[in-house]
Parts: sequence; structure tokens; C-alpha cells
Amino acid sequence: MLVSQIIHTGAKFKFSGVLSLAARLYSTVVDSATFEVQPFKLHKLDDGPATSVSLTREDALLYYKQMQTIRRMETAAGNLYKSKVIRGFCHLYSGQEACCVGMENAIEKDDAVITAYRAHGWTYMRGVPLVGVLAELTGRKTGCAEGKGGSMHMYHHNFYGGNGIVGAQVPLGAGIAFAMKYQKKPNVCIALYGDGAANQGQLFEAYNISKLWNVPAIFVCENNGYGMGTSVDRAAASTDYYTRGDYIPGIWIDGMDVLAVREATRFARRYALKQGPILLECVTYRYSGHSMSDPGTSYRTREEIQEVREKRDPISALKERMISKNLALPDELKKIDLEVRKEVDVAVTAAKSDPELPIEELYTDVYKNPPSGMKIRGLEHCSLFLFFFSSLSLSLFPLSLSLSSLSLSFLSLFPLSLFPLSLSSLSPLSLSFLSLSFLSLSLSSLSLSLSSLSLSFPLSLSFLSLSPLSLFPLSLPFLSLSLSSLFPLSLFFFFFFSLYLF
Ligand SMILES: Cc1ncc(C[n+]2csc(CCOP(=O)(O)OP(=O)(O)O)c2C)c(N)n1
Ligand SMILES: [Mg+2]
Repeated sequence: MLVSQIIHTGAKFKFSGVLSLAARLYSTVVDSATFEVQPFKLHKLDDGPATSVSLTREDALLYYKQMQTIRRMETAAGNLYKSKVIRGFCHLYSGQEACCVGMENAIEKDDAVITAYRAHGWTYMRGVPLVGVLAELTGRKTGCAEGKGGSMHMYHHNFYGGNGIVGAQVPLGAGIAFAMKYQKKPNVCIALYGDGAANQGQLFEAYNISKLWNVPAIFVCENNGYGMGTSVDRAAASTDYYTRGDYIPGIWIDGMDVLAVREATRFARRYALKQGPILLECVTYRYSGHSMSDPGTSYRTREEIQEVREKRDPISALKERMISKNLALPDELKKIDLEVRKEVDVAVTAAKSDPELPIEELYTDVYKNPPSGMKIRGLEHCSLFLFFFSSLSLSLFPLSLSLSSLSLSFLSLFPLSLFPLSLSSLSPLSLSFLSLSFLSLSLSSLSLSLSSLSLSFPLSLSFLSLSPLSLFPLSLPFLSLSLSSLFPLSLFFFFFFSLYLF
């Protein structure tokens, strides 16, 4: 009876639907459950979000998958960085997943989000597919900014990045919120910043104008406990970030709890649309160092990180809740883990094999609507060619010097009537020294020529590719250049010695 019911249903729905139905029939999986979240702390608010939160099975599975996808994507990004497929900056979001997943699931797609450089998770949540994030990191065409932005500068519809200057996104966020109000849109802008950025002066200017004009801005401090190598206690006179908007109401949230974040964001959205700006502090944690160049263990202990992983991890916490209230079966969650693993693997392969943009793309996307014939100083083809040819001519000068002195050295080996000077009267020893001196001159200028030649190519190429790492080979020619300066010394030595003998 049970089997026939499953088969019958399977004819109507997809296989996954049959599986979940079977799971429900065999167990006591429920459609929704209620959970208590940590009490919110309130600043200048009489009422806050409810602490009793209801969660449907469908939403629970969705949040679990979204958080696992971000975690797995960040692990993949870290590995790609270590294998040098990703270059430049790379700030991972692992540990903070509940923030972006909770918030995105409480807002509308027409609402706007702007954040700092720890942007991968947010980019994914705003709608960029996995490959769009990973290919952006590998600098390839399918990247959401066609590989031109990299880790810190990812964008999407209603997602204003990815910003590298600490705190600078916050006034921009206030501006976006002002635009919402000015254009009479029923939307808000979430402007996120870190605990380190919270000490920036420009944030207070943004708070001021936002409150003065009551724009629908939700300022969110993602307090992960650390700035760049500094703990919050060492950097801030007040670590109650939810109160630091002064006249702007604030809410303290357990940022490791996706339900608390979602609930508080729903509240904040309603508030911002009616009454203007509001500030949320999400207390969270980052597992990785500040960026890939920071091991993240010099200003905190490994034990601390391990303890957070064991006791406060946002994914494990949701998983335990789901299982404890029968919102999902352990096997269902394992199946999601496998799916996520596969999806990320496919995206990694695509991001690695995706093409890079052609060189002409250097000139595009600087302005949205570039004026016709617009030139970018230093990047015009003609200045690049000029640069290349000037470097080339630099190399030609010592080359010609080298050739002429080489020929001189040969001539001095045959000092017959070819020389106007009566060199034939010189002793064989002094002649050989003279010859050696010319030879060393030729060698020195030859090495100078080679080094400047090798200098000209990487310089031109590095300007073309604009990659600071390609400047590295420059150090080698410079080294040979400095070594070559030893040759003229030997030249003087031999020359004067031969004169002495003469
Ligand atoms: C104006 C400015 N000052 C300094 C830096 C260097 N910097 C980059 S990230 C960072 C720390 C920011 O920490 P936080 O705001 O807590 O963000 P988190 O890295 O923890 O996400 C600093 C000082 C910068 N990019 N911009
Ligand atoms: Mg921080």
C-alpha cells in the first residue's frame, strides 16, 4: 500500500518529491517548527523582533543548502588560491554564512545590498551562480564582473559590491537608500561593514544624513571579532556596535543563528520603510585569516577557532535544530551535502577552464556610456607602442656599442697596418691586455644590451596585462644590469695596465 502510494505519487511528481514523501511516511518529519532564538538587545527601541521564530521545512532545507554552498565555495576558493589559480586579494566568508543567508531571505530582490571586500557569500546570495563567483576569482570571462573585479569587486543587479576601501561603502549605501526614497520605491538598502570599519569617521556622516532625511537604510555591522590582525577590544572604545548610531535605533543579534538574523532583518526592513534608518549588529566569527596572506593565528588562538567551530557553527546549529524537531532527516542533509560538493566541483572546473578576456577589453567598462573616441591616459595603443619602442631603442644603444667594441677587440688581435697608430710596435703582452680590455668592454655592453632588452619586454607586457606580479621578472634584468657594471671596472684595470706596459 505504502509502496504503491509512493510509485503512484512518483508518476506525478519528480523523483526528489517521491523521496521526501517516502521520508515523511517513514518518519515523523514535520512541515514547520518553532524555535527560541537568543534575546535581541535593543537600543532606542521599545519593541524588538520576536524571539520565538517559526521555520518551515522548505525554508530550513533551503537555508541549510545555501549556507553549505557558501562554505564549500569558500573552501574551494581557498584551495584555488593556494594552488595559485586565484591571484591578488581573497577574503573568505567561512563562519559568517548565517548573516547573508538570514538577511537575503528576509528582503526582496528589489532591495539593494552593498558590502565590503568580504563579498563572495553575498554575491552568491544576491543571485550570481557559483561559477560567476569562482570565475570572477580566477579572473575569467564568466565571472560576474568578467574577471575584472576579482575577490573584492563583485556586482549584480541591486548588489553594489564588493568595496575595498574600509567603510567607504556605507555612505554609498546611504545614497542608495536615499535614491529608494527619492524614487518612491518600496525598498530598502542594506549597507554592511565590519567591526573595524565601524570606527571610520565617514560612517557617522552617513548615519547623520540618513537620520536627518529618514532614508530606508539598514546599517549592518558584521562583528566577527577582529579587524586586520586586531581584536575589537583593542580597536574600539565601545564594542556595543548596535548603540553606536547614537540617535539611530539598533538591535544586537546572534549572527551565528540564521533564524535570529532573518527575524531581525524582517523587523528592520519594516522599520526602515516606515521610520528611517536602523542599525543591526550581527555578532559572528570568521574562521579564516583576514585574507589569504594572514594565517589568522597570531592574534587569536587555534583553540578559540576550534571552540567556535564546535559550539557556535551556524551550519551545525541549524542542522541540529532541524533534526531535533524533525524538520529533516540526517540522510536528507547528507544528500544535500553531496549535491553541494558536486555543484561546487563543477563550478571550479568551469572557472579554471574559462577563457580570459582579450586585451582590447582593457578599454571597456570604465564608464557605462563612454563618449565616442574616449582615450584612457596611459592605456592608448600609441602610448603603449611608444613605451615599447623607447625601451627597444634603449636596448639598441648598448647593442651597437657592444658590436663596435667587439670588432675593436678583434682588430687589436691583428694589429698590422690596419691601425693608424703604430700599435705593431707594442709588445705582445701589452697588446693582449689591450685586446682584453676591449673584449671586457664588449662583454659589459653586451650584457647591458641583453639586460635592457629583457627589461623592455616584460615592462611592455606588464603594462599591457596590468598585473603587478608580472613586474617580478624585472628584478632579474636589474640584477644582471648591476652585475654588468663590474665589467667596466675590469676594463679600466686592463686598459691602464696595458698603458703602463706600453
Ligand atoms: C581606508 C582603509 N584603511 C585601511 C585599509 C586596510 N584594511 C583592509 S581590511 C581592514 C580591516 C577591516 O576589518 P573589519 O571592518 O572588521 O572587516 P573584516 O575584515 O573583519 O570583515 C583594514 C584595516 C583599507 N582597505 N582601507
Ligand atoms: Mg571584523
